[in-house]
Amino acid sequence: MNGHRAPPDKSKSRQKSRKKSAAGIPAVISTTKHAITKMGIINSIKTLKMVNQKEGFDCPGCAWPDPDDERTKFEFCENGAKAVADEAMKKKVNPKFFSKYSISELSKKSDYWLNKQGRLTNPMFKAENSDYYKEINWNDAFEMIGKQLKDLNSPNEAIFYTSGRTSNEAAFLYQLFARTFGTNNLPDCSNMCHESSGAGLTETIGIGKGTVTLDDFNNASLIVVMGQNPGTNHPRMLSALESNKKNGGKIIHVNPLPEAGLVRFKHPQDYMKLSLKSTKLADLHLPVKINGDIALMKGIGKYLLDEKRKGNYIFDEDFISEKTTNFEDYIKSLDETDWDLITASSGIKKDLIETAGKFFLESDSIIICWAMGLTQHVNGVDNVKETVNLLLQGGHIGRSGAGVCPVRGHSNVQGDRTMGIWEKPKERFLNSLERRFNFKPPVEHGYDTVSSIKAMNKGKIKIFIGLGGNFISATPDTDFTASAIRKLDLSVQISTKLNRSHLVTGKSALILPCLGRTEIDLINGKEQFVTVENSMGFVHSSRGNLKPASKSLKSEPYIIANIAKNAISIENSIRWDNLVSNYDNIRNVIEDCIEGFENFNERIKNNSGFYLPNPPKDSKSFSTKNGKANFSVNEIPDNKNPEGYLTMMTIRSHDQYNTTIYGLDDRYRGIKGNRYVVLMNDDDINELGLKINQIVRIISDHDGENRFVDGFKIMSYDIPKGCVATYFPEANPLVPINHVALKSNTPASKSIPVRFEPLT
Ligand SMILES: Nc1nc2c(c(=O)[nH]1)N[C@H]1C(S)=C(S)[C@@H](COP(=O)(O)OP(=O)(O)OC[C@H]3O[C@@H](n4cnc5c(=O)[nH]c(N)nc54)[C@H](O)[C@@H]3O)O[C@H]1N2
Ligand SMILES: Nc1nc2c(c(=O)[nH]1)N[C@H]1C(S)=C(S)[C@@H](COP(=O)(O)OP(=O)(O)OC[C@H]3O[C@@H](n4cnc5c(=O)[nH]c(N)nc54)[C@H](O)[C@@H]3O)O[C@H]1N2
Ligand SMILES: [Mo]
Repeated sequence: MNGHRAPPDKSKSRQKSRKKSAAGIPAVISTTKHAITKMGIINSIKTLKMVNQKEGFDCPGCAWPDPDDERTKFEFCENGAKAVADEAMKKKVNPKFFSKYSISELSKKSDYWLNKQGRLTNPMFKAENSDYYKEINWNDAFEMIGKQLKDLNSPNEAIFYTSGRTSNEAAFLYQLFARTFGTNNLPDCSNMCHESSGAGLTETIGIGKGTVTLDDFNNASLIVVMGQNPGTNHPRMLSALESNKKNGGKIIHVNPLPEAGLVRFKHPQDYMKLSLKSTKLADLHLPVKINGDIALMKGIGKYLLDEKRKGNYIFDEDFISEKTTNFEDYIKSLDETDWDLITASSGIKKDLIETAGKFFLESDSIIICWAMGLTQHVNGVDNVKETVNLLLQGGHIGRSGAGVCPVRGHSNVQGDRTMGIWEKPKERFLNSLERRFNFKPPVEHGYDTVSSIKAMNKGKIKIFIGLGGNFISATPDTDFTASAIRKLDLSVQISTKLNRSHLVTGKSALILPCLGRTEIDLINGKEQFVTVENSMGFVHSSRGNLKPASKSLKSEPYIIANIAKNAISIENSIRWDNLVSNYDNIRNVIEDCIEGFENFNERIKNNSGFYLPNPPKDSKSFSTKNGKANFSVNEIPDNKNPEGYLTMMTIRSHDQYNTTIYGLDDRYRGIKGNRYVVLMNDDDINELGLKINQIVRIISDHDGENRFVDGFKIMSYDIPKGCVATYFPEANPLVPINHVALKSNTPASKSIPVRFEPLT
């Protein structure tokens, strides 16, 4: 299929029984195996002991926070170690590699194979009509990009994508460059991730971020984990959940799948303890149907309302009357929603919903956490707003042990937004750039990820620059996106590892290899460090300690500054060279432009970091349009399937980091050696006349168009009837470009109606 769809690996697949607990000795073995094979023993020890330490580097694995005070020696998890080993691996993808393999040959390799080849070492250029990348020197690359950017008819013909590993310093420079160049075309991975959280929270509580800290996890009487698989994607969160349990808290897990980490958890990340004891985490698992969450939350709300009328419960009336609006409408909507709809849509029986309601009734401090299971739906924004309703009724915002917790993905995705990576910048932010740098930033909104793809496909975009990430594989509708990218004149990827976005390119293409988190960043003989913001609004430093994978690597800030210097002809007050000669200079201008960064350099060097202001948390104040926290009325979406269709969610395995495939197993789910699988309920397998292990075509019909993928194997799994799961990115060709969340435009990659045709 022209190389933009990942071909499968030739490997024997097996299905074993599901694991009931997460971490434990298998995690230690897996950590050691990945670390030593990729980094060697010495580098493994040297590297892993610096992960998430105050003097070390921020784990590139996820955005889960580190403890504010005491840290253990081993502040990482199995999957963090995999992410670190993957970056610090010894193998190299150098010019010799690129002379050996043509782009067409590389396109036939699987994602797993591509990633395994090692670190990119030199800048490479693919000329128009050539099937090979050839080495290019840095200055020529910068001049080429600069010239082509200058030649555009409008700055809006360029797109500047960001993936969430980028540091605050690089992100700030990148958006500053895009805006001095003249465009707000700054799509990012957040558009596919927590955009629905940002939209829903801004509308209801006036800030697009969570309102809890790690300490709140210790105090909460109830933690609800919805649409999230922390055992795989945020393993260190399990320690926080464990400590909550030790303090007497309760946990509810809302997920179509019984994800291992929430069932039982064996010993925290302190790998030296190797204790064999495991803790049961979730007190209650609600196996909700895909996209049945609004119904479930309304059910809990309705139960609380009934109990209130019986005199068994009280809403937080002072909080509601002083701080919120729309409560009556919310109550009315609960009265108008009948139980039949609630149970049909959620797939959860009334008595189980009441059990969950009882947990709410008995809890005086509640946290609701969520990730992609809530955001990647057509009604993703409403999902988030409904979690806010459930918290506001009991006053669970701005109280110790309570609040909203959208658990972020990439390790600095939240910081990138704070730094202005956004296609819809606020006027206030643009004004501060104007004041500080004396230029008129563009006010017209730019393209987000989905609208970028559409604009590229219409031929409106000539140049794409990706600061990290893997655009072709992460985005929906792979065939459509590939044809969009191929219309570009030039695509530029600033990357650490080889991926499919280096193979699906514009007419000409550049790979600019950069330093990773783990590496020493030396500028003018002086070691630099960068900063990041974690999922809980805490800003701290990150400093690599390894010798860079190649002498030719440059840092992201250096690369951006040099592109900017070559692309911007008008003289303005921005001295790019000076900014990157010492990153303190970048931090000084961040301080001048962004609230909450007062005395940035001083605070980052003298303390372990600092929290950014968070008005709902700090003072129960809400900077929404009306100054109040807003209850909302969210309709229960229709999640029934037409005859012959099931609803598909695309999820992550235990052996991947987004589009980076570390291995072919999904240990906790008992799947070995194959990513081309469909997890299906036994009743559906029978009713559709399919068989376990049968190979099928999966078809997604949308608005009269159909998309399909072949070669997927049916696996029997404990998943609600009507629902199936496949892995991202293999199933991305099935996600229609127009199947997006309302308001946030996030691809609805967790609820795609699909049908099946047997191929064997
Ligand atoms: N090791 C590792 N860590 C990662 C990543 C990785 O790929 N690998 N990715 C990072 C990134 S960028 C992100 S955004 C996060 C992602 O973290 P997660 O959101 O945990 O990742 P997904 O695998 O997409 O899992 C979604 C979960 O939601 C459930 N789900 C799907 N649909 C629904 C629904 O309708 N309702 C409910 N209640 N649940 C549903 C699925 O069963 C699954 O458990 O992880 C980050 N951390
Ligand atoms: N169907 C479906 N699609 C999805 C999702 C889903 O659940 N289902 N999830 C969505 C989500 S939540 C997200 S966040 C996106 C992820 O989208 P992206 O962020 O675009 O993708 P990644 O796979 O994280 O990017 C991996 C690449 O980043 C580069 N890289 C790694 N570290 C660095 C670094 O330090 N610097 C630089 N410059 N480059 C680096 C490497 O070359 C690597 O190959 O995918 C989205 N797509
Ligand atoms: Mo994400």
